[in-house]
Amino acid sequence: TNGIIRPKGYNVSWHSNPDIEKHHFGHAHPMKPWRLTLAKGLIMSYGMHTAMDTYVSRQATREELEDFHSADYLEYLKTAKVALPDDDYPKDFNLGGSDCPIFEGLFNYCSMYAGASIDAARKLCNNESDIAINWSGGLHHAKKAEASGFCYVNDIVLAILQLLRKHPRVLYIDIDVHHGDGVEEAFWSTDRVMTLSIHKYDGLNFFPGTGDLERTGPDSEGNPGAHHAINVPLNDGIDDDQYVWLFKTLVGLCVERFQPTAIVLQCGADSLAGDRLGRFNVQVQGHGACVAYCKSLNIPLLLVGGGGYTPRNVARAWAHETSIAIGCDSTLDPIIPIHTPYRTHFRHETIFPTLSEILAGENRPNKNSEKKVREIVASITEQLRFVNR
Ligand code: TV7
Ligand code: CA
Ligand code: ZN
Repeated sequence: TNGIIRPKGYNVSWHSNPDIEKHHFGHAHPMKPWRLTLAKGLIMSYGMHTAMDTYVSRQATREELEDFHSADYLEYLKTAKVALPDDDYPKDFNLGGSDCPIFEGLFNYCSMYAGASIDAARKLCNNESDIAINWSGGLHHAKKAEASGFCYVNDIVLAILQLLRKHPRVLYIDIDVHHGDGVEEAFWSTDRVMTLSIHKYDGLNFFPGTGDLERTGPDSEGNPGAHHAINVPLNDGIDDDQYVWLFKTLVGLCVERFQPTAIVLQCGADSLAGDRLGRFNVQVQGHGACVAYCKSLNIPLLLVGGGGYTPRNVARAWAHETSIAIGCDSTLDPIIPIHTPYRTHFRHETIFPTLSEILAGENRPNKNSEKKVREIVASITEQLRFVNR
């Protein structure tokens, strides 16, 4: 279909499981696992699955989850009961509030998306894949013993721990509109992982409230993790031109200085224009250009999902990015195939709707000046001078 041809010379692995997609966070909750069903429908209607090694992901074992998470947190996560709305159920480990509700099958959901990221990382470690994809992962806020911001188990940390068994240095890049605080914190004190998160930051309300430019790593002298955390705080409305320029400039500098042997890219789609929770004006093209740039570095690459709260745009972005991974993006017909399941969900029948179609007249001015963007690059350039590999 659509002339999709398996790439010669390199392998892409795709890790997914329909079991993950059927979980519900609750009626009004913005996180909708069925967006993965929508994305998968689009990917498969283009025939992209024929060009990848596809794997049905499995649950991570308790032992694998304990590589990062505490045993008592995991035990609670497994046994926590769904509470009635008016129950004053204990909110231990930040579980059971409105952001991180306890829902039916919660532990199954968490161990499944974690299992997929761990398997994907192992494919990269044993050189069976050059690019490994888990769109159900990317849950960057989860802590060792705490749920946070729709995230319960930190599959990214678990995947990076796998990569570190083989790889001396891992670069983690996070284009979700929120700060990748959980991953940053987990590797705060090591010089083997560099974290780079681009996000909306207002020093006040926007979740999780951390990620200013000065947050660069532990400040105590002689701590190996110093300078290895990179934060790019942005204002509302950043557009493709600025975003992609910033991304390429900063990732280019990090790669040059840190020389990672593996890259993990969290592709949170809430940085897209028109996202229900996001504030940026990034388009599917710009979001995809970040993936294309990482691919062009020819370093083993793990792609994970993350946020994304306007499901049709999440599906567009991750289908487009799957095509970039395979290398068929330039020949892909942007008109969504007629036999795509749930095709009626896509109000504009192209992978690349225009900004005015996405925003439907709702104006979001770009509050990021050229000067501010250049100051960010100058500051991070200076920071990287302290990174010795
Ligand atoms: C990776 N924003 C996760 C991003 C996590 C963001 C938040 C909501 C939200 C939750 C709901 C809901 C919502 C319309 C939006 C301080 C609060 C304010 C809950 C209402 N509608 C990722 C987490 C963030 C839950 N949390 O990076 C049920 O928005 O700002 C907050 C915290 C307290 C809790 N309230 C929001 O993208 C996957 N939550 C509707 C129903
Ligand atoms: Ca981010
Ligand atoms: Zn997010």
